[in-house]
Amino acid sequence: MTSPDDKQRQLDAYRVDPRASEMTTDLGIPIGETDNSLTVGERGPTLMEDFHFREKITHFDHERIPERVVHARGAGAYGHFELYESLGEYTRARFLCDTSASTPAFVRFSTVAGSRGSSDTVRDVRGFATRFYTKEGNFDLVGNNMPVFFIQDGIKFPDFVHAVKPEPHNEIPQASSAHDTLWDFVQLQPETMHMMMWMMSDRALPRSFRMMQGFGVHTFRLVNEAGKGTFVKFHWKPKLGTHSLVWDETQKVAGKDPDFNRRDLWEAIESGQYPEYELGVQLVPEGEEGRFDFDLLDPTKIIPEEEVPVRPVGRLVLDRNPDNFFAEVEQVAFHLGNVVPGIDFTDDPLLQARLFSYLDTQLLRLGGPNFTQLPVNQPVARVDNHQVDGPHQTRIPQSRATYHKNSIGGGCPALADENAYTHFPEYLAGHKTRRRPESFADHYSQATLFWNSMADWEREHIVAAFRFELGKVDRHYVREGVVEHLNHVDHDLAVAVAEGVGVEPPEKPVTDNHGRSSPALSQTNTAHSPATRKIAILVADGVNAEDVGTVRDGLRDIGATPEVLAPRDGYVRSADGAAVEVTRALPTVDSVLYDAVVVPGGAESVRTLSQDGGAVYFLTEAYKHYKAIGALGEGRELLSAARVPDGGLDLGVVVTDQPDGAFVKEFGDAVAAHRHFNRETAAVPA
Ligand code: HDD
Repeated sequence: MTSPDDKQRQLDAYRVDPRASEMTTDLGIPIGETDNSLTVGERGPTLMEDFHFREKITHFDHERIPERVVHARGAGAYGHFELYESLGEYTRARFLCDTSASTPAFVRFSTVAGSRGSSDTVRDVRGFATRFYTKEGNFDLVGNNMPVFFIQDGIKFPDFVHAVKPEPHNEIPQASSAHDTLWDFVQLQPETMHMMMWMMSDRALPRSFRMMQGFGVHTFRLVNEAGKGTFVKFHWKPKLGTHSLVWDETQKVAGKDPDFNRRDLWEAIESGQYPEYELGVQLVPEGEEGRFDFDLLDPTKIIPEEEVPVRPVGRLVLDRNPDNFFAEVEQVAFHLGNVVPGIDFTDDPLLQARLFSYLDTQLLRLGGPNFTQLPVNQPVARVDNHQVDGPHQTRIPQSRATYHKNSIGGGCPALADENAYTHFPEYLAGHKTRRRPESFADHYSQATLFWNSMADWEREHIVAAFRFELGKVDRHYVREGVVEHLNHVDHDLAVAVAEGVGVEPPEKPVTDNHGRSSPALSQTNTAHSPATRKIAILVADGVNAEDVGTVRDGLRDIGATPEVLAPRDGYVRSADGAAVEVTRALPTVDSVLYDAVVVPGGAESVRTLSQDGGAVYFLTEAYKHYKAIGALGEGRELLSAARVPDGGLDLGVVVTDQPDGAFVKEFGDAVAAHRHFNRETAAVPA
């Protein structure tokens, strides 16, 4: 099969088809026995001359490379970027000007703090790193799912990362910010406050990589053909909306399926439910940067969308899983410094530090300067320069002159002329200094803006998250320090958190809440759809087959993914004797792995399920986690067994005695709503 784009065609040359091949050594010598070492007699010692044994073990001994110092755990996929309208007025980057081009892309999503083998659903920032393989070279947009960062200057990055990673003496806790060193860092570094509001919000618990936003975070610069600069912030918006898990659920998923987000991405792409994101830009003309009450160079600040709208400019579709995790996802080496002509940096001190760090870390991780030759890292643009040699050189340069200027090699490669990358000629003059600018000094206003923009349920989750995290902090004075900062953000928030963690609540606000909000920050105001949602249909022998058919087919029609779950795998017999195929056995799954649940009718089936603690708990827990619940006919009896109210559209519980399209429509709407936070769940035993 020929691959659809330049990048895939390039990768085809490296793909190894395992079919119809014979085993060989690394150097092609045929191997006819690999289960027994070469020994002296059947029970004697192994011989040194067993080159196959030595090669096999040596290669195995060297299989690991250092994991990423941050963002070690991730998942990746290939896709395409298509532009809606030319941005030629602002940038000369060709892939942002040519609407007829489809630019190949690779994306790696990640968590930040955990090791390579940690769970997907921990409370953390998610990395959202996108590589565009453009005709002018690779452009890497190495962003996160939150638009701000913990620190303002990259020189503090090692301090921050040491604080959030497991503590140095016992390497506990894994992939969690709920411990003393992180919160000690926070209370001593108030520039973290805005980001900590995001971290304690549901944004840190994405339902799926397909349902989270992405942000370039820094202010970058676009530069047009005439050399004019425009400040830009990059945004990704997921087509399916921005949706999150709930905290209790994330902790359970971490045990039931630690690969939850990775698996979700993989399965969605395998089944043709291609994840899609819209690229948006916020543009600020050079010269107008002074109009904000914050500094555009400060990465702890957003430009509220209500002040500068996000202009949609294109879409990214992820449509191909990698063939090999290590070769592609582990070896992909992003670098903020990979920019193409027309895209440039700003003096944001966090951005500037990153420009050093990424190349440096790849040299260690991938063992030398030739990592750009690895298939996933190679640009589709032609590469030619005088960088030579180094470990694992895979190119065979034929030139006899590896210096510039040369006459022996015909002067090649010649310097590029009008398409060459040129740096924006920003005029700079100043005294050398190690001082934070005064314009970076406000650490609270936008934390307050975020808090003010939250719906009630979002605020409740934020308070609960602060209580959980600080509740795990042993040093009382650290808890007090954080509450003190929260009192600068919002007095009610500080009091609510203090009351949960045994800290004396502050008596009065430090400053009055400014009252401003940005509705775009609330997850209430996002896209909603039942598409791709995983829905459990609980059945046992004696189920009403017509109910199952109506629900399963109806849900498929609205783009959802129904699965039939029964106490055992294989088939169940319906009330009228038909075989109903089971997707999975109940003991192998859990309600936390589904978005919603339906119980079809059938007296015998419901009786069996009511006697099955696992099935009852499935429903109770789904209710506790605010998920849509549906029941048909006798299925309603299982609701009572699980102490779920028998109906209530406003609560996301849809019941009927009439299995028809109307039920599927109402249930589909309840699924699309994602969660029903108006339920009273405190007393639900799950
Ligand atoms: Fe970083 C990896 C995103 C600040 C140093 N970073 C890394 C990845 C993402 C980000 C998504 C994973 C890339 C992949 O999937 O391979 N980092 C960010 C964002 C930041 C940020 C959005 C702030 C706006 N990072 C940051 C700073 C430094 C680094 C300030 C150092 C001064 N980041 C690194 C690194 C990593 C990395 C050490 C580890 C592995 C890698 O680069 O390839 O260089």
